[in-house]
Amino acid sequence: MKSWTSRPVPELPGSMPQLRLYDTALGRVVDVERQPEQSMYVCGITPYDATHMGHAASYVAFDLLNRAWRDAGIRVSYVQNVTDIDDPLLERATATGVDWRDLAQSQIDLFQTDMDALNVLAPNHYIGAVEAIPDIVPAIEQLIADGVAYRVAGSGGEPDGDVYYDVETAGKRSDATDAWTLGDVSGLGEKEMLELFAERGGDPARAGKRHALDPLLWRVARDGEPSWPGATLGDGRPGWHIECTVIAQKYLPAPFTVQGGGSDLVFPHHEMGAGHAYSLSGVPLARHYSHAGMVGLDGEKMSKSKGNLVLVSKLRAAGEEPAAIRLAILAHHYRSDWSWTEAEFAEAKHRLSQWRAALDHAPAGSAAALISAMRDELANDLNAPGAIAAVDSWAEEAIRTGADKSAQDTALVTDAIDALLGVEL
Ligand code: 5CA
Ligand code: ZN
Repeated sequence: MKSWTSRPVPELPGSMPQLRLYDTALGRVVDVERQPEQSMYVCGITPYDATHMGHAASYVAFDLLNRAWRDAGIRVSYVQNVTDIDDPLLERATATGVDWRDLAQSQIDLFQTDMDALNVLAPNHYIGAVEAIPDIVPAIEQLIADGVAYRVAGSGGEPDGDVYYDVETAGKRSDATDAWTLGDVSGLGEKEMLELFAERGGDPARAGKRHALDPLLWRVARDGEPSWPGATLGDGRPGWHIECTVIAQKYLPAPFTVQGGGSDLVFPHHEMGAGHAYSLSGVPLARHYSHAGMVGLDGEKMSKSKGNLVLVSKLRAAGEEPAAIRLAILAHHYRSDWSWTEAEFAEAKHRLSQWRAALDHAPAGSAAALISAMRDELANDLNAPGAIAAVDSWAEEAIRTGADKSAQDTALVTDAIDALLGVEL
């Protein structure tokens, strides 16, 4: 699938120090091993509704990582999926009387326009679940052949042949230290897992499964549902976790550096993906798992059912500047849970105008220290609020001195704010 197009990233003198990042699986901040090329997979949208601030914040978070690596002179190989076939998409299409393909396409287009507006660098590969089916089918066949996946007999109106991943058998497969067992990524106990599994697309009560937490790999065709050829699996469509696993394994090295997404993906999605990948390849999927916090509205979880979504496209249509939206997102550390409020958005708009005003008085020789401070903050687990505070101090000082602007420093500061924070002044 075609991605959007990135705007060029300005080059800055010097480079980002050693990057440290919080690793969900390890539960602490780690040094990200330096390599000439880094790789990341960030879970993409399920395109049944427009991009809300929570989605946007998760992509802006990993865009900071992408920019930090680039600033360190590292090439970045970046893959993102789009879950263009899944139950919620089909349900929404049926409810609204729209063809599911048209619904998906319209929301993918809107998402890409939002990402472009927010200056989020595009992935190198943007891959739909549907286009990955020819790669997913043989992977599931392999899991069955290896004894870590099984077919479930039909009952209670369900047809024969849905395929599930056997979490217990898979977890016992190897005694290698980097082998996967259930809980390795999320660190959760079984009770918490069962609750989250039911909430987040799993079917713990499905009759015939070996373990309540076994996730779906292949759903055989049902009347009225789209399906694709599945070779020995029979016609059907893929489960969710195997989709991301197979796409990541096809387009990225094994293991790749960072698996990213919002914190609602820790379990079951990234947990199960880690298992699938290990069962398929014998090496971990990713070196690090990284998760962005959840965004709400005025203290409540942002959700479709509550109808309290803040849509990037709506704000843009109302004439709001994307750079201000991005700055409002970046005012929160990517790992914290936070709420969108009008008051904080107003603050971000004010900040943007202060920064612009300060550029007219950029003191000669002031840029180098600012860039170095911004880099130190960002290298420390992508501390954007710290980097913003550094720019605020610089801006206050510039305005206070009222200096004649140094053209060179104006250009450097403008470039640094764009290259490191993705905010275009
Ligand atoms: N297609 C799957 C991933 S493979 C999916 O979760 N799609 S999504 O459209 O529901 O979410 C896209 C991304 O936005 C995910 O990383 C998800 O964790 C993140 N996200 C969803 N809601 C929020 C929220 N309220 N706050 C922060 N991030 C969110
Ligand atoms: Zn995913």
